[in-house]
Amino acid sequence: MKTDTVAHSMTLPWIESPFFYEVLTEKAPTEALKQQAIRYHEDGFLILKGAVSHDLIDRAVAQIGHEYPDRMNVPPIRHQDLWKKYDTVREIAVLEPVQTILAFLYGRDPIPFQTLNFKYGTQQRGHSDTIHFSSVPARYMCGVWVAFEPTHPGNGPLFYYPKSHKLAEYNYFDLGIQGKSVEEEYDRYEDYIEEFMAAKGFSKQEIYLEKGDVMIWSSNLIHGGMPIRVENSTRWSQVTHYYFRDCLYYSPRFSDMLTNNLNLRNVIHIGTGEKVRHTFNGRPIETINTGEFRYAISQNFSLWTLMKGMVRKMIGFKPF
Ligand SMILES: O=C(O)CCC(=O)C(=O)O
Ligand SMILES: [Fe+2]
Repeated sequence: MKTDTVAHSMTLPWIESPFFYEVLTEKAPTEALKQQAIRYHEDGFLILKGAVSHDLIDRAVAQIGHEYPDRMNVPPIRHQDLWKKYDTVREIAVLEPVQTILAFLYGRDPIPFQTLNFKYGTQQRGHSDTIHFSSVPARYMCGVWVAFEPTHPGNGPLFYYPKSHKLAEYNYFDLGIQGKSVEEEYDRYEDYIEEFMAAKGFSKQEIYLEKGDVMIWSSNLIHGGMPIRVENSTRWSQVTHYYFRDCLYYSPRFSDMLTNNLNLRNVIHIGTGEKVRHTFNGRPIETINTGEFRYAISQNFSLWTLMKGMVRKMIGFKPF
């Protein structure tokens, strides 16, 4: 196999590469895996039917149940990183069949780094996860969503726009969003996504899953949660967000894209507890704290930037 080609050196997951079909032929997977890879490449997501045992799910719900209110629309809607507290949540975050397929799709070691658990649907508007979690190189991120019970039109099922993952990744800088608060900025981002999907003719699809089914979506697939149409009907579920090895990990919504001052994320590998280093092509990346929780990654930083960052750190400057 010739590996010194553009197809092999592009800093893009091969599953999202313009050379996808060529690389797929080289990889020669089983027919079932091949079909899953094609679906993921073309539509931006795939489903693993019945990948999580009902016994594990029942134990998870029994462990976390008391963390939630009895009625919908009463906070907290979501709990982040319950894996730190409950072994069942951790177990679901690091499922072996999920890790295996992700390692194949991305050609890199998957890193589960965040869990969110829900009792009721999120009713979240459409968004790309890249606004929260991006990477350099881009697109080395995905969502892994597990149905703890069947989803149906009444309990706020997931929705998505097939093929929207093929669009560019848009951040606030691209969209000209500069609001008075992080909330206002995010509202405007959601407005924009809705307008954009309508203008480009993407069609919104609801998806109904069975207990134990897993949906994996690629970083840039536009998705969200439908309104809950049947009052107080539960939608127990867990999403685990994954990164992949050898990247810089950052949040575009808190970064300054103009100056490339990135809001780098503190990535902890849920499976091992490892604090994952930001690297690129195997080389550790030197980061300089410029204050405002942002980091310059250029090695040609100025002394002024460095001093400003140090002063802001010393006085505990917190813009958000
Ligand atoms: O569960 C949902 O309704 C959506 C969750 C979501 O968008 C996410 O965790 O990335
Ligand atoms: Fe999301």
